[in-house]
Amino acid sequence: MNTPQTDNFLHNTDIAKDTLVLILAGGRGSRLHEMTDERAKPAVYFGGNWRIIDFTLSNCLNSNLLRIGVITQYEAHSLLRHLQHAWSFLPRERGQFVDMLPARQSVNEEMWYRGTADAVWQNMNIMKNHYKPKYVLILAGDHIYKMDYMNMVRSHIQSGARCTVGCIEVKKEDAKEFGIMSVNDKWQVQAFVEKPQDPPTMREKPDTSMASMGIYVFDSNYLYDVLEDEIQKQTKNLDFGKHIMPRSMKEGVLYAHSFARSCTGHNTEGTPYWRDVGTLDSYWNAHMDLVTEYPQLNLFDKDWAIHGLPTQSMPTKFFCKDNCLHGLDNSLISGGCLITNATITESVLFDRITVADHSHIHQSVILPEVSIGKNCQLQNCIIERKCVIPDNFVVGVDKEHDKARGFRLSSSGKVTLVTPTMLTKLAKQ
Ligand code: ADQ
Ligand code: ADP
Repeated sequence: MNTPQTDNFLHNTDIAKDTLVLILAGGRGSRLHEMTDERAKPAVYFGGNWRIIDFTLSNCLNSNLLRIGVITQYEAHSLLRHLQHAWSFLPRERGQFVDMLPARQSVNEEMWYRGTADAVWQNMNIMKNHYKPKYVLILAGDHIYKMDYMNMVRSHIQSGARCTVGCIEVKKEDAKEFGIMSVNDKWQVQAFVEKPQDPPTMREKPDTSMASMGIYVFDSNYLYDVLEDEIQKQTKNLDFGKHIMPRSMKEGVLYAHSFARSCTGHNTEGTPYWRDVGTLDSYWNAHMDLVTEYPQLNLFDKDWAIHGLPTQSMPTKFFCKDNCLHGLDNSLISGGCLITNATITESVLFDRITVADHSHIHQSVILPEVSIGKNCQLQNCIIERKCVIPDNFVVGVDKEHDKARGFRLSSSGKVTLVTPTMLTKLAKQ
């Protein structure tokens, strides 16, 4: 155990200098199907203006933790381009940066990152010799939430832990997807089990489990020692959830930090907003949340702004011909769109979308540079980037028909995904 430190020793600027943030951004995100065929999940578009990773990076920016390495692997091209365009503005001369840490090319492909902890281990020499941090904050690049990480690092230092894991309450029925833990009254972790079949629940709340958010603060020396040791033992994968958390828990040096103490956006019931948008249903649902009157996630919060690619597109134009037939209701419309006589309700439109006469879009998410023809009807859909929807096209209304035409249905069967490849195949039939 470390000696807990009192507040007198903890200035935010010192914590910022002493902390290296590593964002794990290499996961496949396979439950998003074709949306992650050519881009890693953190690079998937979200909210009309952003990529998923912009939420984690903006949390870093707003928390003043700006020594950041992004660990990439799977289909990193789109992600790297985005990081270059949107996140290369930090002043390196002031010790702030977003560095890219791709899977090392020096080893063969089988030796590329094998698990989350292995990905960090492969960057250990760079950390030791170049960044030399006192604390390492490890984050995932694929969740939507607002959180003050400075609070979490501060609570790590104050508790005297060697590792601190971010935690959130989840319903028991969802808990199989997560690392689940129990804590004592000092928030010291007493038990940790990764993705259990029968998840243990909280003593005072039998329908709720305490889940790991997959984010961790480590004392750097402890992290190096544990990784060096564990890498000898594990022959295949080395994961934080499967291997490192249970070990630190047994050593008595693992503490939990509750998200409720550091989240900066509350939903209407006052519970913290944290979403894994890793399936087509959850991705679509999170967008539908955004077009309600009082969204749980406030994108207009000036005190916790979400930074993304500064767009240089034209303004959006709505154009009515004849008797104005179009209507616009509860929707988010990004820049550079050209919308003529169309009806758009409860939908999110990214940038540079054209919608022609008498088309109707309802409860849909339309990614950038989509072109929608005349008299189309789109409902409960996700339309991938650069789709060209021909005139008179109807999709999302009859799900069986969608499936028969080669579109992808979400597992609930409620949402239809349309990609340019699917449209091309259909046109050839
Ligand atoms: P999972 O959600 O299963 O569990 P995992 O697939 O291990 O998380 O990925 C975590 C993060 O690392 C993601 O951002 C992913 O993109 C990235 N990643 C995965 N493999 C990578 C690799 N080889 N290289 C680089 N980045 C990689 C974890 C924890 C659980 C916790 C949940 C919370 O193990 O305990 O409950 O996160 O979502
Ligand atoms: P972006 O083009 O902004 O990266 P996407 O995430 O839609 O947006 O890109 C998906 C994939 O398409 C990229 O990872 C890349 O492989 C390919 N791609 C897109 N634009 C280009 C380009 N200008 N040059 C080469 N490949 C591209």
